[in-house]
Amino acid sequence: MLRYLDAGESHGQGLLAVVEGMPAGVPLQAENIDVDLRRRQGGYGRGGRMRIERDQVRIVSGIRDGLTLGSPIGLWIENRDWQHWQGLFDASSEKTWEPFTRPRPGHADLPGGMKYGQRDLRNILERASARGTAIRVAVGAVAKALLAEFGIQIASHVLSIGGVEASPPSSKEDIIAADGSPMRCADPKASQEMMKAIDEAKKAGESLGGTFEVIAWGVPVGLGSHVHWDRRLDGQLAAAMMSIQGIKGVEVGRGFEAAFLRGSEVHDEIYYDQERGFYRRTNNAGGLEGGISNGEPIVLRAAMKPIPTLYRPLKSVDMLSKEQVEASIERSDICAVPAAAIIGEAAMAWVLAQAFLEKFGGDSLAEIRRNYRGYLKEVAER
Ligand code: EPS
Repeated sequence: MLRYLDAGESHGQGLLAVVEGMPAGVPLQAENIDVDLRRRQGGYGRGGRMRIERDQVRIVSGIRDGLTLGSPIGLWIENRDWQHWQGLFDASSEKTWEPFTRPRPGHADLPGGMKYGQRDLRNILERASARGTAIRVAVGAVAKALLAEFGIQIASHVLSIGGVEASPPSSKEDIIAADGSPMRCADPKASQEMMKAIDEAKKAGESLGGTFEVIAWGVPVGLGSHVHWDRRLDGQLAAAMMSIQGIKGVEVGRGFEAAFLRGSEVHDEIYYDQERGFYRRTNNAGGLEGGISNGEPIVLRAAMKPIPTLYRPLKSVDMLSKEQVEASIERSDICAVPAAAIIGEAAMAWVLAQAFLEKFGGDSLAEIRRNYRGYLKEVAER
C-alpha cells in the first residue's frame, strides 16, 4: 500500500512529507523533484510569494545512491518566507501578530474558524493555503519516478482563463511544448488574451479562475476495478483532483459534454489488429470504462474558481465585533491556474502509482517488472 502524510503551514518553517510503500530500486533524485517544484512556481498571474521562494526538496530518508530503499521517504521543503514571519508560531517570541478576523468569502477562513473554534482565522488559513501544494507536487514527483519506469508519462495544459478559451491542442507534442510558455497553454493567441485578462483583473482588484487538462499516456489496461465503488479509478482520480485548493469541477474524457450527445457519438468503437490487440480510434471515455483504465490515455479536466483573496474585497463580518466589514486582504495570486495544472499532474500521478502498485505490487522494482511483464503477455494473448 502506497500512502503519505504531509504537514506544514504557509508561513511556518517548511513543509514535510513521509511517503511510505515505495518499492526498493526506483531511481529518484532531488533534482528531478525540483523540476516540478519550479514548474509549480511559474505561470503568469502569480503573486509576491513566488518571488521569495526558490522551492527545493531535501530528501532526508529512504534513498541510497540515487535509488529508493523501500523504507519511508522523508521530504522537506523550506519556506524562505518564514524568516519574515518570525514569532508567528513561536509563543516565546516578543513579536505579536494582529489577529485575522475578517473572513474571505470562498476561503476556508469562516467554516474552518467555526469548526475549530478559532476567532483568529490565521489559525485556519495557514494550513488551508495553497502553499501546501508545494509538498504535494514533491510527493507527486516521487510517484512519477515510479510510473516513468513503466513508460507512463503525465502532462498538463491550460484550456481557459477567466472565460478566454484556447483552441484544443492537436497533438501530444503541442501539449508538451506548452509547458514552457507563461500560461502553460498550447494556443499562443489565446495565451496573449489570457495574460491581458489577468492584467485587467489585477487592475480591477479581481482574481481569475480557469480550466486545465491533465493527461497520462502509457497507462496499461486494468488499473482500478468495476467491482466496488471505492475501487473505481475514475472516482479516485476525481477525488484527488477535487481536493486541490480552488477546484470546483472535474470531468473525465468528454465529461459534461457527453451528457448532451447521443450514445453513438460518445462511445469509442472497438477494433482489433494482430500487432496492437484491441484498440480505439477515439478516446471520448478519457481512458476509463467501468472504473477501469482501458489502455487509452487518461484525460481529466478540472475547473478552478477565482482565488478568494480580492484586492477589492467583498463584504464580510468581523469575527470579534460581528460588524459588517470588508474581507481581509492576504497577499495572493491573481490567477494560479497554470500552477494548479502542475498540482493536477501530481494528484493524478499519486492515484495512478497507488493503483499500479495495487495491481503489480512487490517490494522491489525488479519484482514489479516481472509482474508487469507477465500481465502484459497474458493481456496480449487474450
Ligand atoms: C502559495 C503561497 C501563498 C499564496 C498562495 C499560494 O503564499 P502567501 O500567502 O504567503 O502569499 O501566494 O495561496 C493562495 C492564494 C491561497 O489562497 O491559499 C504557493 O506557494 O503556491
